[in-house]
Amino acid sequence: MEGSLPQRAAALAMLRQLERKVLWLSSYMIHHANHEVDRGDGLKVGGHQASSASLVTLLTALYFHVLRPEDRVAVKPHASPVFHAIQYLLGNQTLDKLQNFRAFGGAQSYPSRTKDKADVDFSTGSVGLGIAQTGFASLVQDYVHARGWSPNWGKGRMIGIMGDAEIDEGNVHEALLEYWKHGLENCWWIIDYNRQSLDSVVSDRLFMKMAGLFENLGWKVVLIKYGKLLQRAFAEPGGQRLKQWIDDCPNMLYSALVFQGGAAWRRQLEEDLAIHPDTLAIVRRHDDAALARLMTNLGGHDLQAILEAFDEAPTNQPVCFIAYTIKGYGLPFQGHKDNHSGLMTKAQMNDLRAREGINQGEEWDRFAGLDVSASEIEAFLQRVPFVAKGKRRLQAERVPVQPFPTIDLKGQASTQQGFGRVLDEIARKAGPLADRIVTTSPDVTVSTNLGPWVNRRGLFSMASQDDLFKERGLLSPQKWEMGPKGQHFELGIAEMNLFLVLAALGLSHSLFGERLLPVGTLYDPFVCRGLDALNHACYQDSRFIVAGTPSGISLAPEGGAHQSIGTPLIGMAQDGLATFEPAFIDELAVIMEWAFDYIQREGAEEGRQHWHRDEKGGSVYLRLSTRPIDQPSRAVTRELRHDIIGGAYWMRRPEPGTDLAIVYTGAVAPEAIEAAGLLAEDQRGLGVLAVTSADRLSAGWHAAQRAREQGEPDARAHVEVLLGELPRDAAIVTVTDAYPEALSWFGGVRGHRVRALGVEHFGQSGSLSELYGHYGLDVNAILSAAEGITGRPARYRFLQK
Ligand SMILES: Cc1ncc(C[n+]2csc(CCOP(=O)(O)OP(=O)(O)O)c2C)c(N)n1
Ligand SMILES: [Mg+2]
Repeated sequence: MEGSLPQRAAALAMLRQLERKVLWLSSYMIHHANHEVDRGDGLKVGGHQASSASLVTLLTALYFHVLRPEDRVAVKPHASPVFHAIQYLLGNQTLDKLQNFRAFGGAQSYPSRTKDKADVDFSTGSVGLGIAQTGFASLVQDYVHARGWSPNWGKGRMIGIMGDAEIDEGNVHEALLEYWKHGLENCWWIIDYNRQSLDSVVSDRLFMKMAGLFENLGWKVVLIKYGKLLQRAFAEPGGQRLKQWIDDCPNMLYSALVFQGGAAWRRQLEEDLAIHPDTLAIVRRHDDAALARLMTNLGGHDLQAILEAFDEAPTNQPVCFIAYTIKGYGLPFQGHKDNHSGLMTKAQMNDLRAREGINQGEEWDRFAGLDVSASEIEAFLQRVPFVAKGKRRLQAERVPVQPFPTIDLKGQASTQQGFGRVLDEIARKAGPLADRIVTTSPDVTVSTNLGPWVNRRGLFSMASQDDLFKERGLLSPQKWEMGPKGQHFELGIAEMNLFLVLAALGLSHSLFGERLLPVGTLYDPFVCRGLDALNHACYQDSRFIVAGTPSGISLAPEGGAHQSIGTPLIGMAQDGLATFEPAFIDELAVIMEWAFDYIQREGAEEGRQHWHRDEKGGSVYLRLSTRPIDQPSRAVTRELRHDIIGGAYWMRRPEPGTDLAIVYTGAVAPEAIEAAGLLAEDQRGLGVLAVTSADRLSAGWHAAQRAREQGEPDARAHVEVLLGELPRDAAIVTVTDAYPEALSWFGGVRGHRVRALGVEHFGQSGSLSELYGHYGLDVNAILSAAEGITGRPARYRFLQK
């Protein structure tokens, strides 16, 4: 702590008062939600009282003393009540939200950037993700500052506060490796080492493994193990044996004694230390209450020990604080191994009320029961550095997106190639859009066609490194120059990290006041590997474009392990993510141009006009393919552009008397078009609908239905208008290189009969035609489906190979 001795003592005294207040408010908030509010459904809403209490002291120290406005924090999900109580004391949270903790519209169970109005920097909830995002945010901060941006917002510490069981999440380890590769510096992780998880007490001495792990990867490890009471006791004659006893005490026994209290401590220590009179003398100098206080005086509950540790932390490397705590500290179920979901009874709450000097009716009072005057505390709170700059959620100008040049890829080409070409063109043209794009990929940069972009824009690294191959004149299409001005984050294979990096990049405007336009690529099946991190990124409203490529069975000889089948359904179901699967490069270019704008939008709530979050914006997922197909030669009119973004257009308009339409998306376009050509010989006016985004179509359809139900009878979705052109008794054959249900819902829109073709089984290798034949996506399969559903014999069936 800074300042003169009396100043420090005064500050410490004030923090002690606030610590008590935070414990009370967080406990009462949970109690109120469970006992005082009748929600009519008989359910207790919980609140993780024990898990939350672990962190009262640490969060008090951080928010009221240590943090600066530029620091960004991921708070352990179950410390949400403590976090909200602190924000309430700081004036960042309303009473109404506290009173509605865990209720609809109230303070969230786990701190949420999007749902909480308080100052949440990173959402948490799915353990392991919030914490891992802090390191990547620190790298993004380095990136922003390396370009000389963010002049008015200095570098802060990216801080993660995590439960000790979070270390079991594999993504935490993946992140640690990646940080090491990128030279992470500005990051603190504070482990709430309460040695308990949800089900039980965690393994003894886990901290040694943790410490080794962090040290190996370049972190400074700081143990905050003992509080000042214990430190003083250890300095007394016989004190070292007491320390030894605590160090040797199994977690399970320690936890049980914490729960049982003073008399149990005494019995145990008298027995174990019977032959060490000097140590026993220490024990005997304490009454039961004082003995319990002494034996539970772990570092994580001692303000002075915590502040010392924070003060002394190095600034040139990441720091991991292992803070020893007791789950439920200060509450009646402290230490009990089953306390994770424990709730205090009314009687226990009344005891706490009496202990804290809170009168009836003063429960929500910010200062009731404290030993200092309200004006003194208020004055202290006004000076808290964390709130010195007011609002910490920053904003950045939008980067204008000029119309893209036409991509001239003659003959056959794949959407993946087109994607690479579009980015290459942007890089070549240069300008603000190119300067704000940041790309990233988990070891598939080249094989997803980001190579040309990287050649032009370089890899990001705080240290410069030339391309040795290039220097030596060795031929390679890849020119991989690294340096602080590079615009590509090259990652190891872990897809979780890809989405965590995208999440961090995509919040740069809010965290650092500088707009970035992140573009990530990965093999489409591995979207599932990073899925929870993708969801977490969307949940935080982070903004990015991600391309999954190659996708489906169209990657043919690569085999089953690389075939994605369900990803279009993921794309449809994921809130905050607009999913596209174009077939042609001119469509893709339109989508990408639109996407760079869409990811920057921050408009108000959706309304009638905004069924696709078009005002609000979101992230974009492109499901692409390596299958080269013939490219159409056509003008992309305003109308076509509108339809591509809307999700579909009639490639062949149905005529009034037709009994069939083929609806396709993505790489199977040639089969759909060829089958339609053959069928058209017998069936005039058959329609072919090119779907570029089943996701946007279905979202629009749901929204239009809702709008009609809510009194807007003329509301029509794009898909309704399109299918309105097809006679009601006509049939539809849908074709997609994915699970058939990605398109089969078309039948529900206007009641058309549907035969949905797609991929239902895994895993053959083979040529594309073999696989399309095997899985039933080829022309023949479409002809058979048409015959089956219309009952009209298909002339060319089986003539196809
Ligand atoms: C990914 C994920 N899996 C499971 C859970 C359910 N869960 C919530 S808390 C918890 C245990 C947390 O233990 P720890 O991190 O030690 O926190 P403590 O409650 O002890 O502070 C689990 C398994 C979750 N929130 N996220
Ligand atoms: Mg724990």
